[in-house]
Amino acid sequence: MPAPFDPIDVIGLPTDQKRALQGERLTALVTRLASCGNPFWSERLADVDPSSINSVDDLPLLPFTVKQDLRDQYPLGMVTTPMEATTRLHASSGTSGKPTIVVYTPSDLAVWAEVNARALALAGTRPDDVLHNGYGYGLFTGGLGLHYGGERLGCTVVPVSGGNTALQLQLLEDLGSRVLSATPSFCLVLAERAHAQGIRDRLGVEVGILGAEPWSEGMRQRIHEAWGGCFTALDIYGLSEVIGPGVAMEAPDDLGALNVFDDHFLPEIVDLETGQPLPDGEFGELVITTLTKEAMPVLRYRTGDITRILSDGGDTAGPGTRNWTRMARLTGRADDMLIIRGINVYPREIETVLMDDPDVGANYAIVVDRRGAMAELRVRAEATSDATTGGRLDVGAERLSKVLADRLRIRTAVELVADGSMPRTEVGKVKRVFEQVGDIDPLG
Ligand code: DLL
Repeated sequence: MPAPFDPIDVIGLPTDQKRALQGERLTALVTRLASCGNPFWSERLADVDPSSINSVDDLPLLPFTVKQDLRDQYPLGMVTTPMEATTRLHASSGTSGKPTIVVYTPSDLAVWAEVNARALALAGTRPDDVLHNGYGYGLFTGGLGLHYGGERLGCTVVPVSGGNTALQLQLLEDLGSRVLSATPSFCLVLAERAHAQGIRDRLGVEVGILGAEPWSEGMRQRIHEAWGGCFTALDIYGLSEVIGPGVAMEAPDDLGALNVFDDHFLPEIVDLETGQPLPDGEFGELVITTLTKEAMPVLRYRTGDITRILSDGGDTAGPGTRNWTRMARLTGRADDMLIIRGINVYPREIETVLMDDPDVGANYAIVVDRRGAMAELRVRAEATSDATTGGRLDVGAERLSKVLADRLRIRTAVELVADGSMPRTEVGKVKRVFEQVGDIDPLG
């Protein structure tokens, strides 16, 4: 008999023990960064006395790290261990210019596998499951992050990556995978295609580990329906600068809350403009300190992601039998915010309005038209098949444009198009927001 895998801790330490551990880890991290000889950290911590950092309450005494730091230190300036101690590199594709590189030691990879195993276990994945991993393999952290998490848990991982939908459906059917990890948009593509081919009922997929893209509660409902009403879509959060996927995970008995694995990733919420820490419950920018990373730790990394800390589950009943810091699912990214004729709006709010309408399917695109003096907003959304065959496209478009005007106070030209007529994203992250600056319509 092979040896059983070590158990995965999905509960976490009681609050006081956890705080003590976090404090110890933070002190050790700051002491190491200040003395490891890395020029970036020597300079960044020049004004910090490591002996003054004794607990998580001292976090505000530490400087932030921002995305620009990683860009400025490209490629390896933020690596704090000798190269012979590092064994893996990933990168996130920058929207402009150079990618951001992240590097791991074997211990970093072990932590990463552990937190992804926790995420999978929280979702109800078991060692006897076949995990169909549809996240992209390669420089992107999604594929290998969930892959090693699945193996750590004892699953049989199918490293199928993104794309090649026909093969994916065949494998899903033949292997009977119960758990699917993928972006929410690709999860929908698989469901739609399975339905169109008449094989959806033959697939055994029950749980989705979905992340890497923003997705709303309405989208959760669409995904649930697309799989025929017996599918639990759960949110997984992470970012490469911190480790990749596995920073936080939603559990099926506590929907809407992401459990942050705060023995490794210490979360704070700060005011977007002032950077001042905000009390629990208030929306702001998520800031994360990596407590255990060796090769490329970050101190108070400004993620750009907007959320809030939810009230503590405590050490008692219900979802509170778990001790992780709970945060709300993400509202959007600070840099995703659109300013349309003076009004601030996040694409996620537009998605919420669209998904509230029963005639809208799951695909849409937003165009910010910047040709005139003032930006204008245009939305193209796919109708459901019912609304398409029922000829409700024009009336639906008119209704949606009224709701957007009422709820978001933004005049929007809405176009409702036939079911199946918009392109699908089978590889990588879906792009929902486009800019128009010249005569070429970005939606074709
Ligand atoms: O997207 C890591 C990942 C892979 C997470 C697979 C979950 C599953 P990056 O490419 O560095 O890493 O992108 C990180 O994506 O700062 C968020 O803005 C966004 N993001 C990630 N997960 C979610 C989520 C991976 N669950 C950036 N909801 C982050 C909303 C998400 N946005």
